Amino acid sequence: MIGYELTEDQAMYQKTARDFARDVIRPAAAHHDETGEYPWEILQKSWDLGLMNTMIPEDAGGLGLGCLDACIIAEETAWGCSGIGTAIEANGLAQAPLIMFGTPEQKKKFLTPMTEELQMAAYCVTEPTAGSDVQGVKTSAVKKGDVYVLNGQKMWITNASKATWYFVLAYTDKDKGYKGLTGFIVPADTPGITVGRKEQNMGQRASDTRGVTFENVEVPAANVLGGAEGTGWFQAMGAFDKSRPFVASASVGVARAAYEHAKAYSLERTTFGKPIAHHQAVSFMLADMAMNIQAGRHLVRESAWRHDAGLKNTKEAAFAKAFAADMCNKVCTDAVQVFGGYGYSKEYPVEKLYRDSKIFQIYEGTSQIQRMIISREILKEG
Ligand code: CO8
Ligand code: FAD
Repeated sequence: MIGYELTEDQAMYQKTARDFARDVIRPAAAHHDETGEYPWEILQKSWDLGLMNTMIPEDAGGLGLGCLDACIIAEETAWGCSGIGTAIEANGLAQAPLIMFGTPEQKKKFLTPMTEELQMAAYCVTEPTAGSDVQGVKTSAVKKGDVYVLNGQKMWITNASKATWYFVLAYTDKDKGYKGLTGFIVPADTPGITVGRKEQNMGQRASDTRGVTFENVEVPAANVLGGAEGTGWFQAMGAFDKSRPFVASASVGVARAAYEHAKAYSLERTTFGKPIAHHQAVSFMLADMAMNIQAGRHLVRESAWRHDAGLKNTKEAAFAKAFAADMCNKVCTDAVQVFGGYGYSKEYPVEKLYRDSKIFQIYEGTSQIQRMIISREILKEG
């Protein structure tokens, strides 16, 4: 990005993703929402177009795009359907610790194959009793010779049953607190791994969410991410600095979709002799939507730009994630309001967007946790 303009390349990614979202994702969105069927065909087309795995570095065979580039694409795919968008973006989250902290051999072994064929990966941190409180995870890894033996249970894992490998956070030394956490890359077909049933979620139903259980799972020591025990916490947290901007950008995409539907409907629907868009109470809702979507997009782009520039962006990523998630929920609620009774019906598109929006305030760190991160960061600033 130069100033506020997208570069030529970014404008091209945006157009490719926008056309794909309009022509391929959107027409299939209702079907995947109703059935919960995993969108393999769409993922394959997205992979063929180069819209997936965009941040895999060039030396591992990838496009080596930046976080801002990924955000531009994520807004478009989520505009098409955020359930399908989440299935796509979850690869970016799982890859983030590897891209940022993996050894060259690990990148070649696990990232390069994802540039050669469609493969999914998953980020396994959350557990049944520890979501916001990541230090509360119980999964353990005990070294025995050349392998680590993993035991524990992960919960709410996106792409769990579709993944070829998992990033798994486990304690190698519980007494050391977060400095005793280690990141592992675990092939999904390793004996001892059991994937649970698909969760029947309220929204983003195309995405695959499941528990994953590790029972005496033997992982080679070579799969310790970055090659060093005790660095898992920084890998898991560092990944969020990369992923929260593009998850926030997906919220902007959903909000934009809801706003566009609401605006179009408000110009068609008449009450009291004029289109409802010309009642100030409705037009001000639209004005707030447009203003807050733009504000969210700017927060996204600044946080991603900082990440790409090698600047610390923990606070800015939390700004973007909290603001865009809350904004998306408000925009989708208001879009239902603009549609009146029709907004409450599955026959009209805003009902799905309303359901899809809720998860943005929960996954990738809840809106409360983002505020906790922001407050800590600003108080550190003195
Ligand atoms: N980078 C570097 N260091 C960090 C970072 C960071 N980002 N964050 C914290 N640290 C450091 C702190 O500075 C601190 O250092 P020190 O001890 O020197 O002061 C140390 O780590 C410990 O940090 P805290 O004291 O802040 O630790 P707490 O345990 O109190 O709290 C958090 C930490 C921030 C609350 C953490 O637990 C957290 O982020 N929780 C939210 C969990 C979360 O976001 N989960 C998301 C799971 S993934 C997901 O939902 C995927 C969604 C589906 C995919 C969608 C498409 C991509
Ligand atoms: P809890 O941590 O139990 O929180 C419950 C409530 O308490 C929340 O409102 C929270 O904000 C609030 N709260 C907690 N602590 C505080 C505090 N200190 N101050 C104020 N309020 C607080 N995880 C993964 O690792 N990988 C994935 O791929 C993944 N995908 C997901 C997909 C879906 C569809 C869902 C639903 C979840 C996914 N998650 C994933 C897990 C997700 O990140 C967690 O659900 C989320 O971080 C919240 O954790 P929790 O559900 O345990 O809630």
